[in-house]
Amino acid sequence: MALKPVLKPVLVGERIKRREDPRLIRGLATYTDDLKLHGMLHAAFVRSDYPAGRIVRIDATRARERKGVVGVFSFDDLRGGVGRTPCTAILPGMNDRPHPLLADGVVRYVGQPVAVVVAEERYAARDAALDVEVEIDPLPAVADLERALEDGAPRVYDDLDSNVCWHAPAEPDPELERLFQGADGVVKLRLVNQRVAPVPMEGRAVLAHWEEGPQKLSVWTSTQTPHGAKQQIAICLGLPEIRVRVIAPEVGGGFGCKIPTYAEECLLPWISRRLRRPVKWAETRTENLMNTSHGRGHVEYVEAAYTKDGKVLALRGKTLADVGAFVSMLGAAIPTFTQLLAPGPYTVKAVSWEIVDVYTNTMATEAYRGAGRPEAAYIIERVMDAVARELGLDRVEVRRRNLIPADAFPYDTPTGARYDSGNYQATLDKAVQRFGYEEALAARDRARAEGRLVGIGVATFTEICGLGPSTGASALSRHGTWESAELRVEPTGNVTVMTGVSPHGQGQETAFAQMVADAFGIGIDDVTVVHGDTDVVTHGVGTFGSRGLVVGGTAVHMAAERILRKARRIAAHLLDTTEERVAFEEGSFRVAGAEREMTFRDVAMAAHLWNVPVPGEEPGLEATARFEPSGTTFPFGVHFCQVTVDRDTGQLCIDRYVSVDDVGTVVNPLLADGQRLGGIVQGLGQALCEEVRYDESGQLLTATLMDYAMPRAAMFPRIELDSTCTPSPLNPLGAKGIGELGTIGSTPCLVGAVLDALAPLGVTHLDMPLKSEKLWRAIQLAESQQTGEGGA
Ligand code: MCN
Repeated sequence: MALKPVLKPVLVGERIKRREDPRLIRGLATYTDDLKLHGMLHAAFVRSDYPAGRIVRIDATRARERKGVVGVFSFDDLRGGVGRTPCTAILPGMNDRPHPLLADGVVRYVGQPVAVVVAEERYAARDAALDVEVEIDPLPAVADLERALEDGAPRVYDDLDSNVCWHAPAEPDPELERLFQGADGVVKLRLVNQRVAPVPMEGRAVLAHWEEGPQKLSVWTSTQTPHGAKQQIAICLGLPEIRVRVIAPEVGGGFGCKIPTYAEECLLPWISRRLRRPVKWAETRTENLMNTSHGRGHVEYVEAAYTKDGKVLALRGKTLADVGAFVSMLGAAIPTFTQLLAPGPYTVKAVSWEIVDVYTNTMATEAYRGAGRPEAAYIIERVMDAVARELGLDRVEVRRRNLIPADAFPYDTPTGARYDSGNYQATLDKAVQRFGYEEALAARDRARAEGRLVGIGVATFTEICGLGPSTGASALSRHGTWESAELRVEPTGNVTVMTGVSPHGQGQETAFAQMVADAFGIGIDDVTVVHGDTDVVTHGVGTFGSRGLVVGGTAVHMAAERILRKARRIAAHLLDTTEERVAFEEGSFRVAGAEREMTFRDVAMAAHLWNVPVPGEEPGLEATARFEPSGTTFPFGVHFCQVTVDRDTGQLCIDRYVSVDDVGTVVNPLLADGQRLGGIVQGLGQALCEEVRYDESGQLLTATLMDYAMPRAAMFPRIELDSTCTPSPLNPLGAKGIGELGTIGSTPCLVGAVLDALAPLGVTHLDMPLKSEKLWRAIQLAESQQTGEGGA
């Protein structure tokens, strides 16, 4: 008799409220900056005001004289004692320039840490930091990506003969050339995917405590990857990894920017060891905007060859990616995802892509929700819209003609991806119907006839998540891509789940509890989920790339299956029967054809008491598992929106937004919806208003939230969500990731809608962000050209 499947849909699939929320809403959660240790000191950083320059002098005399100041350190104090700022994506042939923890005589961006002041009180440290005199001899700087590639541009590293950090030329492809030559038309676009700031609600914060007695370093840090941080801090400080414990307490969002291990996370442990006292630092919002990694920062050139019936045959593209003044943990590798996903959900036959990672005098860029895939979706969706426009075809129809058919999965793309499963047409059909596409077009045309600027946008997209296997991913990032889980059953049948993922808003404390409660037929309150402490969860990889459920959840599932198998063997012995005759149903092990049964709790107690030993078994009930994915999953979706642009002011209003997504099996639709909404508005934020701006000289203009425009709830209509379900064959849950999905489709969807609104004026191109002023200028210019008058 077969063991019943672990996942019985009792709790899985239910909209269970997040168990995390009560403590968050009631202010009972503990973030790194809430922690206080006896004898704790506070650190404050002295940062470069200059985008480029040589440090002539650092004078900390006045700072040291201040009351409560315990120490001031600069690179000279660190020299020889620490390694570089951690970076794992050192790509073959990359012009890698190690980035020091504190500036080593040269500064390369505004906000770079130059010195650190340590004092008894936080404000004493901050005041004293202002007293450190740093004399810098300024050098010419370059902040613009394309300008950095021009001959004669200032060089970020003067020992390099250009600002090229890494160059991956396009492979010659005779098939691609043939397709271009035989095409009926070619569209060419230059697209800017502007630099944005992740802006998590909680900034970065670190508390380091070196204990001289046990020779143990404990680091509490707001990170997405505690195990990676443990390893990187150990390497940087030359400590045995077993002497380091990293704890991610409550983490208030990350969006990718808390994947890297930063200079501060290595420096504070160094200070704590040196001073033999705990030391804490929490960044200000300005530090966050200045010196926590940014996202995107691409300029793309793309040419697409198409036939007269709207089939896109081939793509020739080039990504110029701004890595900033140094390569962050994974920063240099992000554009490889843009290349991989360039064909999107379409049957493009050939793709050639060139990548140039470029150094500029700006903060480093890193993964930011979607990391390379929103860029890819933006490119191919703009291509689809442009082809439709050139041919006078409907934009949905052009997409439909290009979508990969449902019977073609698994589907190998010309860029080397293998899409696991999909039914793009079904999702498109559902979205068309849910949005009421035909009616919306008719309403738009009526509005146009009245002189109003109304537009419809559509995006059909796919993305990659749940990365694996490790062989492929390690080449890019030196990270394994497996994930771990350990399940411990208590004598009373309560279960502790220790997961290697490190959720920071996603809700796995709820989702994993649902899965485990279902697996053992116990209540959700009988399960607790622990994460983020490397001494408790001994091995793990972390939360990024929407892998938490697909990879981490599968590890939980595997460990649960192992426990169930052992529990059945124990039950069979105690029920005096054979394993094959025992079925597990509704939380009980039942003997076929007999009245005898034991609950999961009975077995748990027996496994611990062990007063009836089971031959061949050890006492106790626990299991560990590591899931190594054999491939990546590719969720997908279709977004529609309708916008109205005010002709007189350029004010943009999103009238409707509909999203139909497919992430295979969903464990908790409430969590999934939250993730989709968050992703959608984050993508819309980029399309509407967000932009990190440096001026020509490299000064940061968006260092406060007065200058950096975050989207607000009032900017959005009620977003309508729907879904289809095409399970993934790559994991036993049938699940695909959802954490980033919204950001992939929403940006091109909104830009497409705005361009559609302005189409009657002849506007065919705008770059993000679509602020009112930009729209107003475009309208003024277009109208003046139509009437032959001068523009704004
Ligand atoms: N889920 C589900 N069924 C699925 C897929 C997911 O029920 N088929 C649930 C999961 O159980 C989990 C949530 O949805 O509760 C997201 O899971 P998953 O897609 O696995 O994503 P991760 O947990 O790996 O989260 C990472 C992803 C990324 S890469 C970014 S960036 C991001 C995001 O999640 N940053 C976030 N969502 C965020 N949400 C918050 N609140 N804060 C961030 O910083």
